This record gives sequence, C-alpha cells and structure tokens, in this order.
Amino acid sequence: MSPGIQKVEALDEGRFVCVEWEDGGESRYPCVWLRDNCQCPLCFLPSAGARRLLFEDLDVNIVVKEIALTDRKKISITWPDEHTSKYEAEWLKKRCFSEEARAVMQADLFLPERQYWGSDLQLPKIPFEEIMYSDESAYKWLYTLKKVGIVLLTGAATRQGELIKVGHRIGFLRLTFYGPTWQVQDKADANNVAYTTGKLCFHTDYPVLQHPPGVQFLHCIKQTAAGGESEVVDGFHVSNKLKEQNPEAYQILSSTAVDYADVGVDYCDFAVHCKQRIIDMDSKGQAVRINYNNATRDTVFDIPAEKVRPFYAALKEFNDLLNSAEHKFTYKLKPGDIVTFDNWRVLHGRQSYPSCSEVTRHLEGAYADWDVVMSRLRLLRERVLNSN
Ligand code: OGA
Ligand code: NM2
Ligand code: ZN
Ligand code: ZN
Repeated sequence: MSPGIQKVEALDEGRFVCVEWEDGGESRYPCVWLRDNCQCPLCFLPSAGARRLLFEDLDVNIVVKEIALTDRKKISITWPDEHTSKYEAEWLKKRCFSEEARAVMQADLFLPERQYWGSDLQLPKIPFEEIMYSDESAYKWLYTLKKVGIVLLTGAATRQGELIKVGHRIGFLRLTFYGPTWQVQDKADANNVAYTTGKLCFHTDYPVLQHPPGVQFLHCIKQTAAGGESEVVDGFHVSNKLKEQNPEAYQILSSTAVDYADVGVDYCDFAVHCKQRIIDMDSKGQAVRINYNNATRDTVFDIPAEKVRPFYAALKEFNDLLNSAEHKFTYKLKPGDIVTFDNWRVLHGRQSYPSCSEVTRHLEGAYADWDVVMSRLRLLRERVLNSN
C-alpha cells in the first residue's frame, strides 16, 4: 500500500506540483507531464491503456489553475481551460521522478539484474513438463533465463515439434530465413557451417540480422557418442574483463562496425547484409549485446586498411578470453534436453564429431525475441505473485 497524501501545492509559478506524502517524503511532478497523462476518458483510452490526447493539443508551457486534495488518496487539478484531471496517490507514487523511485520502476519493468558466471556455472535445470503446465515454473524459467542467461529444460520428448510447444507457451517464435524451427544436423551442400560436423567456435547466432534473435532454443533429439559437446560462455562477464584488462581492445570492438553477410536458400532465398559492433554497449558503456559469428563475418570489411590489423588483434584478445578455462563451461546435451539461452549475452559453440553416412546427431533449434519473452515473464510474474 502506498502512503496517503498529506498536502499538495503548486510551485515555480504553477509549473510543478509538489506532493507531500504521509510518510514524510515529497515528490515533484512537472505540469506538462501531468497534463499529458490526464487519465480522464477524453485524454486516455483505458481499454487500450493508451493516450488519446494528441501532442498537438498539449501546451508544453501549461501551468495549473487550481489544485485540490479530494481525499488522502487522490488529487484533482483544474487547468486554465477548465479541463480537470484526477490522479490517484498510488499511481503518482510509482511515477515519482526521484532517482531512487525511477530506479525501482525500471528494475521492475526490465529486470536488469545479472548473475555473472564462468566455468563455475551451476547450469540451472527445470523439467520441460513443469514449465509447460505450471505458471510458477515457467516464471522461474524465464526469470532465471533473464538473470543468468541460460536454463536447461530436461525430459522433453525426443521428436521434432517440442519447440513449437515452447513457442506457444511464451507466445510465438521468431521466423527467420532458416525457417520457423530448423534442423541442426550434417547436411550435404550445407547452407550454414552449423549444418556440418565441424567445430563451431564461440558465436552468437544471426548477427547478420539487424535485430538478432534475443533468445535461442536448442532441443537435442539425437546425440553422437563421440564429440558434439556444447560450450557456453558469459559474453557480458567476459566483456567486463576485457574492458578492465585491455581497454583499447574493448574500445575497438565496441566501436568498429563489422560487416556480416549470409546468402543462400532455405525457407526462401536470401541475401542478407548488415553491420554490427561485436560488443554493443549502452550509453553507460555497459555491454548489452554481443554480435559475433566468425562464420558469417563478411569478406567485405568497410574500414580503412591501417585499422584492419588492430581490429584483428582486438578480436584475438576477446576470443582468447572467451576460450579461457576460467570462463567457459562445457557440457553435453542428452536426447530430451532443451537448452534455452540469451543469444545477446551467451556465446555458444560445439565440438566437432565424426561424419557418418547416417544422421548421428540432431538438434532442433528455434528463436524468440526478448520482447516476447519479457512480455510473458511480466504476465507470469503478475499471475504467480497475485495468486500467492
Ligand atoms: C547452431 C549451433 C550448436 C550445436 O546451430 O547455430 O550453434 O551444438 N549449434 O550444434
Ligand atoms: N542457424 C543455426 O549466424 C548464424 O548463421 C547462426 C543459424 C543455421 C539457424 C546459425
Ligand atoms: Zn483529460
Ligand atoms: Zn549457434
């Protein structure tokens, strides 16, 4: 329960409204924001949870004409044109502009907490069946996926189609040029290095797409006796290490736009080209997405010749850190396992395995967007927390 309102007054010639809370705290709201967020049926469409008010009808220099405290749970503002807006205490409290209150709201919305790991990873495991029927388990799955970056679902059937069910559980899967789901196995005239028996060094999938898939699912249907082990590494943790140990390499990888290319035929024919920085960072310099697949890094490289070798040297430093025993975690998928991981954060690889005329190893893969996964996570959280 949020505290009630003690007192409300206009400040700064009516440009701000100051709310004094019963618990002694104080919040200041700019009037232009208050008017913009009027919750009346003319200004807001509750069935869509969206603003009806047009920006052209908003006066950015608006001031209050009158303010009243209706009861301790609501304030009412009359604007110069006699339009009236009412705001609930709880609604206002959540939207307080103080740094602390904003941090609480942002954490609630985006769950930015990260648990970094290295070779010490305790791979989180949940039975596949549980996430399918229990909201609590599904919530735990997605919450852990966001925080740790990887969760293993165990005990799925060893046939194609289980990932379609996972897609329905979260909402929907991300379609790409490799199809709604795709079969990782040794193929003649493979249109991707993943479809061979070769080793795959640490990579994120699909940096050739402008918006690479945020989440990846790999369902083990058949596993080879020899080879084919999986490797994962926490790309955000390693990026932090690189920044500490080799700021110049970090600077190069987080600023150089690398060309990627993928041309071929699968779901349909494709000729995809894109530029990505290998380490994408936010405005605070924190890594937010790794875009690195050595196989699809283009032969075309759009940087001046003298910058090429320093770039390779920086990438070598990053690659070495990814592969250090301290950072990487090795495991082997069993038939029925579905590894789910943050494809923006976790780089993955596999050991080579012997080629054979028959199929000895078969994974089915699929992608989802973080928008869809986070949306399901928020809805599950609401349901799980409200039912307890
Ligand atoms: C892939 C991939 C891993 C594996 O298909 O992109 O990384 O274990 N596969 O085959
Ligand atoms: N597959 C596994 O970036 C990539 O090419 C990743 C994609 C073929 C769908 C591989
Ligand atoms: Zn209104
Ligand atoms: Zn991959």
